[in-house]
Amino acid sequence: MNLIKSLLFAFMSFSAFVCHGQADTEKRRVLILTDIENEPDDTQSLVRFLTYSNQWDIEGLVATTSVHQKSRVAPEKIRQLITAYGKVRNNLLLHEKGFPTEQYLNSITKSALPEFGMDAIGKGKDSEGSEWIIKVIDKEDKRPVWIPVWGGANCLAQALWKVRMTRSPEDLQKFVSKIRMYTISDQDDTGPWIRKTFPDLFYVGSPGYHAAGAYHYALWSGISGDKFHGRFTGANFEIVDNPWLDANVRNHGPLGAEYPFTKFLMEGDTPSFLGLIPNGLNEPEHPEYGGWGGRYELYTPRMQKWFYEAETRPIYTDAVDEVMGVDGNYHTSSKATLWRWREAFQHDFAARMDWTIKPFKEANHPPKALLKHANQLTAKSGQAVTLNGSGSSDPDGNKLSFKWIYYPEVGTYVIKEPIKIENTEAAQTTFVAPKVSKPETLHIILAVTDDGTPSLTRYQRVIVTVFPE
Ligand SMILES: [Ca+2]
Ligand SMILES: [Ca+2]
Repeated sequence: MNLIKSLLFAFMSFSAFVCHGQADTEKRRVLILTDIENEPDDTQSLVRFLTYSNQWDIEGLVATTSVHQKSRVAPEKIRQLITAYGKVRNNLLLHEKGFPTEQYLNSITKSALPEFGMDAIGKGKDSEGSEWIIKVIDKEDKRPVWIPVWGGANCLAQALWKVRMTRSPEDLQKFVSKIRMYTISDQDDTGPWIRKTFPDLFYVGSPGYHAAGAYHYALWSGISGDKFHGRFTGANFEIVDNPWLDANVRNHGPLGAEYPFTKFLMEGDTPSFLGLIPNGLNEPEHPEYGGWGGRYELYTPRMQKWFYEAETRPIYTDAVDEVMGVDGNYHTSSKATLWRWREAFQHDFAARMDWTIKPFKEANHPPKALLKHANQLTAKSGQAVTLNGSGSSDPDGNKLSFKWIYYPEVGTYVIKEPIKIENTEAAQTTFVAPKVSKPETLHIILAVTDDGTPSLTRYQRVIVTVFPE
């Protein structure tokens, strides 16, 4: 390698580190906004969320309004679920450490104003929730704050409004730079205001409610689908349907008992935090990489029919993957970016529900996917690249199976010649770097699955930069 290339590598590694924002070993900070009680699905999402509560530093659970629930907030429902969680916390701790106490979760449960959308923005409209959001973001902590929005966004909008009115442009910019907003459509009219007023705010959003029928196209509905939203012939519907949820969730102790029967579709808001689970696949700072919560690319929304015509700033929104479905056919859609991982994230949830009631030996725990090389590799066109996941292990001593998945939609390489991985189901394998005329990146995912019940999967992502010969 010559000096210029070494410097280029050094620079690239440095930028990758800087862009990433935080190390993978650090917990992510998460603050939820939920219009809980508008329909059963936020309650479902919160049950799942609480079983992962040791994976993050949870900074707030804020009850909000939305287009579906305009003049009411329901913090009492959040507290009810925290009480149920408190009954199973000791059992969860048999399986993993770090589950927060019931007392702590209650202390960060807050309310927004019981008013709809922009009616709750402006002078005199501060609430316990909006003040809490400011406090959390202002904390002396370098890590950004992830804000999954399960209902309307007006509580966050009020926090932003106040900071904009009371601080210098530099301090406002600092405040905005710590926010990672992730909305499940526009569930009130403050989303468009936030996008327009804070053009630099990191914003991931799946289509909004205002466009007739948008739900039928939205990525997030790939979480489960139903007879109204389309069952997506390629996806396995059985594992998101009520009988499966009865057997794997609802009959599982005090927390499972809180999981309501699905009215429309299972957990429409869950995609907003599935991608925050540290599973080796998810890279939240890169929504375009794809993960359990789906894949999102930086688009100018007016190019998409479901956002307001006038909008010009880019946001991360629904991207499209081509995926082999359970029916043996290829499906090309944004929903497929989410349902392609459905079995893995449903099994993972089922295992965690087991953790709420079973001893360690009677439950399954995820394998550890490990690479015997760095996650970022370089190669020249024509060179053989070795991929090695043979250091992977399982805490239960389960047998592991391997799958190397080339993710063609991600990375800069546009396929001219197919990437042929020698043996996609071996722990160690190779592929030949394709011909390129300039440096190109390609993403290969290692999925390691155990043979426990339910089977669980963890990942590693290998990003290969290919240089011309
Ligand atoms: Ca909701
Ligand atoms: Ca296991």
